[in-house]
Amino acid sequence: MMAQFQEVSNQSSLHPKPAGYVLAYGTAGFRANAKHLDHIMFRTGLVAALCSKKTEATVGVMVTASHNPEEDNGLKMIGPMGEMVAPTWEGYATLLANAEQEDLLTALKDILEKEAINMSQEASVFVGKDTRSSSASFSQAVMDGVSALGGRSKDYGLVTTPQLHYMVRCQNTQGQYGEATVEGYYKKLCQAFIHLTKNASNCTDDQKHLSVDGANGVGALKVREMESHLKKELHLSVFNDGTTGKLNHQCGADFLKVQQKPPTGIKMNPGDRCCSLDGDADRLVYYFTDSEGQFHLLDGDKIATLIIIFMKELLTQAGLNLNIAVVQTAYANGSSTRYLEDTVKITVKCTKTGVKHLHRAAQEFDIAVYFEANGHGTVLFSEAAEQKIQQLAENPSINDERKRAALLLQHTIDVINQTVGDGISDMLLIEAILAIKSMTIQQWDAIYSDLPNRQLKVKVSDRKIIVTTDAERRAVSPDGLQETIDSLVKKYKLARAFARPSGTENIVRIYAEAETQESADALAHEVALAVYNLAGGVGGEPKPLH
Ligand code: 16G
Ligand code: MG
Repeated sequence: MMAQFQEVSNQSSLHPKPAGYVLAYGTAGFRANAKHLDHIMFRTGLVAALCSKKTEATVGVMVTASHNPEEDNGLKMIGPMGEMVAPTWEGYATLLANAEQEDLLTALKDILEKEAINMSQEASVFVGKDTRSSSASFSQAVMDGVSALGGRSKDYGLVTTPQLHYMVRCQNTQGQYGEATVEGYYKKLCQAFIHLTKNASNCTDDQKHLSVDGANGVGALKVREMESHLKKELHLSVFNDGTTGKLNHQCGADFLKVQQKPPTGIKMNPGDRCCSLDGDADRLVYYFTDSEGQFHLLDGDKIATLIIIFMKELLTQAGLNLNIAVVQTAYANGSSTRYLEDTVKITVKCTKTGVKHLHRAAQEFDIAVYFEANGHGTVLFSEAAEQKIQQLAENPSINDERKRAALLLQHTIDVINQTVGDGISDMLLIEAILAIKSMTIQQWDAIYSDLPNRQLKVKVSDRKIIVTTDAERRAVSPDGLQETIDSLVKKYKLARAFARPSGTENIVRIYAEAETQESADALAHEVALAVYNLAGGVGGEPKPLH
């Protein structure tokens, strides 16, 4: 034990913490300008090794700052089932990240005691990285942390975030979920995709074509790598593949969602089906321009709607009675929620922003499609649901329609990455659904019309003054804010608005939607002013998000 602490101490001095620097493990891990992060990488390596010892399983650390600018970096920890790591471990990561150099060993020993960790237990950590220039030395720093505690790391090199989540799940389920290699990932997903599209009648080459904006990130490389496994069942044109453009700059899923316009660097003819990944490929949005040149964005809400309609039809055809739902956040467009509840007649659950909240809520159903409007999401199947589907598919005495539906459900399960939202896997699922349903992107877009909406951000001296409830849709503090928002919302038709403190930046975010864009803009501005006045706004008038 003493020797190990000595090793941590020696290694840690090679990754020194700038005195006084403080950073918390936020909604999606640590994220900041790369110049501040070396010590955090090393120390999270230590935390990951401890988490692995405690859970007696492989865990993961992904070095990425997703859709942030190239100059930033960060990391996300991955738990044994490929899910986001439990909150306790996020807390420990924050604790170690912020311990001053001389206090590191004490902080480490505290965790060991609290968790009663057996130090002779082996530790195994999977490590991956995105394409940022700082990511190579950072993933090395994570591995240094792991080895300082005697743990083993496996370096997957350049992978998407969801790919690393997938590897961890495969490893800990002894191959039941798939093979823990990038090749294994492509094989499983693409085979399922090919099986699914066999059920599509005569797709033309045009219908098989998709333009992909790779955000100049790792997703572009991985889509290219995957292409040969698709056996020409899908023709991909990859733009923003990182050869010339800058990561996430004027491209990628987040840029599109916020700016509501096409990325630079993509060739788009009217009606062409296009999609964008983000910098670590865990988000996906679709879009097209119509013959009048108008841009149409199909966001996470539209993706969730298409998937749940498909799943519901299959379950009906299969004669399976399962408890299904869609999980959304407060940002989901009101039209999508209304359509899902009133027309599709499906349970819709709303949770706080952040993937882990949606994921947890989705686990309460047999099948749940969860998506954030920003394009992060997936489908979860309970073990019982998977078993029922499998039993049905293997049942020799059912009719052809039920058999076909059961097999389609099985292949759908296999094309999905259930560990976390996965832009590439979601893309394959959407492409398969459109092909099977012989549906164009225009028809998909027309399922319901989005209510016009506007997002704004307001700088305040302390965003914690805003406290929310009801999945962030209502403010309980400061006094009078919710009453003010309520009276503002009443002025407009089909209106809704909320203010919530960001989990990733020191700001308050405002969302408003209404019948017209003018009303949504006006309402957002009025709510922003109310927040500015009641919650200690700083730095002049509230500004639009972009
Ligand atoms: C992070 C979250 C994303 C959420 C966003 C909200 C993960 C993997 N990512 O990017 O789900 O929508 O934060 O940011 O959980 P905000 O709190 O600043 O609005
Ligand atoms: Mg991302």
